[in-house]
Amino acid sequence: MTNNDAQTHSGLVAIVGRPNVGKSTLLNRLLGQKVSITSRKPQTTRHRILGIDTQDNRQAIYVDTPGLHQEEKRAINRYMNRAATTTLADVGVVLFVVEGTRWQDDDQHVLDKIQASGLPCYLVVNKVDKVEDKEALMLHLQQLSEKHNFAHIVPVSARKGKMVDELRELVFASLPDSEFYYPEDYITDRSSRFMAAEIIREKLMRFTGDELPYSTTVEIEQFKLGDNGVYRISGLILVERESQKRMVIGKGGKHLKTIGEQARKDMENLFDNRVFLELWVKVKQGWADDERALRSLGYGD
Ligand code: GDP
Ligand code: K
Ligand code: MG
Repeated sequence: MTNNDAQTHSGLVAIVGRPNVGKSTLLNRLLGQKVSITSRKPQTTRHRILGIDTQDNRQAIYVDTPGLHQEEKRAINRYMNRAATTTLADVGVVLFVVEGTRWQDDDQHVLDKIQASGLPCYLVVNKVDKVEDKEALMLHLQQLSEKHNFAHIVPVSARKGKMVDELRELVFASLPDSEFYYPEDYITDRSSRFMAAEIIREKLMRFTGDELPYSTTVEIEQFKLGDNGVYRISGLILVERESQKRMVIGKGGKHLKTIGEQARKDMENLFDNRVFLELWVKVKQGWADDERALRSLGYGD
């Protein structure tokens, strides 16, 4: 930044789309750092997470949201939908993420919500690395641009980092004149405690059977700097049933050990410090159905 270009630009950018299109992967790629957990499973992102991207006099504040989905029977699903829709109230631009050449009913459902908001919308067509027929892709993009009123259409591969820098520049160029909302060195608004819990949850999502995601959560019981300069972190994994507890622990504790090792590595990367991590597993019945239990676990905002 030079002295005659002291005007700063900043604003909120929502990343929305149906589950599993790669919203969190895209956010991490835009930031060049992992702040939002990802997995093959649809309900990975449960909270609204900010990713803060500052370069020179520009600060984009990305809001990663849980995927919008239609089933609202359980309290946790209602919570996640609220987190996704209330986001739209404050933002300046929406990145609407879809996947490859497939346009599904759920995509249309999300687009309807965006259009109702009246916000400028960039269509981000992710996972182009999986599309073999590039001509079909071009045709698909052409049709989308004729049918809808997107400010930009950007085909990307969040996984490979293709066209992500271009997207980042478009976002920077869209930011209104504004003071920075966060200090320049912030990458997220979330605490280290929260990030530690999310990292453990990511490993659980990635390494356990399909039954688990809905009914697992993580509480950080201890997070402190030891005399030896090592972070001492204790995580409590809450499951709904005894059988799930056995599943998480694995034979002779083998499974839990893998989860712990992988989580510790990610924490050391993110916190740039050595970590000593202890994990416990406890059964707490029905927490995902109960609004009050959810609030006590930090799902309140
Ligand atoms: P979200 O639910 O929309 O946040 O999706 P995630 O970011 O959790 O990603 C869902 C799955 O899609 C994960 O297995 C990612 O590795 C995968 N994925 C994300 N982006 C890409 C991409 O550009 N190409 C491919 N092939 N896979 C991707
Ligand atoms: K996911
Ligand atoms: Mg996500």
